[in-house]
Formats: sequence, structure tokens, C-alpha cells
Amino acid sequence: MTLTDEQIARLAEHVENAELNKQPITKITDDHPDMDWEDAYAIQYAIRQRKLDRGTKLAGLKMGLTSFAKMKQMGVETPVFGFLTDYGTYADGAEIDTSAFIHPRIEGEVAVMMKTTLKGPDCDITKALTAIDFVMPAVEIIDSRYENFKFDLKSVVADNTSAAGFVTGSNMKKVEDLDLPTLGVVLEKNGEIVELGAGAAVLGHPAASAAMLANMLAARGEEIPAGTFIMTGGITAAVAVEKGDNINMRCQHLGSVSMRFI
Ligand code: OOG
Ligand code: MG
Repeated sequence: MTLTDEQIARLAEHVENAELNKQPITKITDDHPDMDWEDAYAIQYAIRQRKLDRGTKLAGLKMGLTSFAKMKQMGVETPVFGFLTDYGTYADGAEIDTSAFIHPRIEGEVAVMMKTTLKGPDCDITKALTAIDFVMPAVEIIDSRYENFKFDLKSVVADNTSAAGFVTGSNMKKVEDLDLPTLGVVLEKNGEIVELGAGAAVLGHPAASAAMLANMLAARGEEIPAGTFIMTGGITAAVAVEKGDNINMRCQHLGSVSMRFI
């Protein structure tokens, strides 16, 4: 840690205010270049606590920057994790108020629901698969609170990995009935295909992302509780959306997820 408790609290308020007021800020590492990983997650956890204190409920956890497409797009190379909120939860077919965001982008992802607790360290694909119950297609809405969506890893971790919302499909399947690496995903914006890919884009196997999350949490003395919903990370690069856009993601074996930005 390089920051004091007081600095962590102040930065958490600063970054969360950018979200609440939809006013982008300069990335916080500009003013705190020596910030380390612990500082970054401490700010994210402080933001999470601010929300919980106001009555927000956690809707799950997310991994980010787990695919080469995403790492390349953002110019970073380490996966990160964040949390999902009740107020960012949308159902299939939702009309989403675009003014709730600064500069939203969407990502096609595979989401999983945990049947049992997954506790690291040393989790791997096999252990994760045993702990996963259902798989469902999901679209994440990300919205960096930093100007021009430009950040480095520590800034984006502090900013809850740009998490802003997610839309889940209405179909789910038992994990044992799917081959996650070959699961195909096609993302359409206003009827045109904009991105496509397969589950293997996510660390070779989306279950590897859940395993990595368990291992990252273990380093903090935490685990993934049974019943946790997890977004495993964008398969494709993120796509910018604006008011009026219709998004549809088709996922092999799992139907589609759609939403309209109004
Ligand atoms: C960070 C969040 C990335 C993913 O699925 O890779 C993410 C960002 O690119 O803003 O959620
Ligand atoms: Mg994502």
C-alpha cells in the first residue's frame, strides 16, 4: 500500500461521484503514479462499501480483460475483477436509458452461476467446472469513469473495472451440457454483425476465468460463495453504443440476448 486510509476514502468518493454524476475524470494514477494493486482494490472495495451502505445489493462478480481482444483494445495485459450491482441488472429485451452512462460500450460474454463455493488457491478449470451450475449468455455494459475511456490497470481496478450493467439471456444450460471453449457468439448492432468469437477467447476456457477469480480472491482471504453469478469477461472487443442502438447477441445453444438503448 502506498496510500493512506484517508486517501483511499477520498479517491473512492471521487471515482464513485464520477459514476453517479456521469462526469468523467482524469485517471487517478496521474495524481498517484506510485499507487499499487492493493491500493487499487482498496479503492474498489471502498466504493463497494459506499454502495452497500446506501442499500445497493451485489448482483455478482465479474472478471475483465480475460481475452486477448480486450487486452489489445485497452492496451493492458492482466485480468482484473470487479463487482456487479442490482441497479445495473437488466433483463433480456430491456430498454436501457443511455443517459445513465458517460460513454457506454457493450461486450459479449459467457456468464456462469455457481452451484458450490469455489475457494482458491490452486483452482483450475476442472475444479471450476465442478462448482459451476448453469451457463447463460450475457452482454456487459461497461462505462469507464475516465475521460476518453483511457486508463491503466490500477486506475481501472479502482473504477470497478468499468462495470456499469449487464443483460442476461433468458436461456440457460447446465455446464455439463455445453462445450464452453467452442461456444460461438455473434454480436449484432442495428442488424449488422460487429463482433464474433468463441468461448475459448476467454483465457482458453471461460471456466478458467472463474478459477482465476477464485485464486485472486484467495489472495485476499475471500472465496466465491455458492450461488454467485459471474461474468467471465468479454469474448470480443467492446462496441460503443449510443441512444437508438439495438443490440442482439446470438449465442450457440443458448439463444439470444437483446436490448435497446433509448
Ligand atoms: C475494463 C473492463 C473489461 C472485460 O470483459 O474484459 C471487461 C474495460 O475495458 O473498460 O469488462
Ligand atoms: Mg466485461
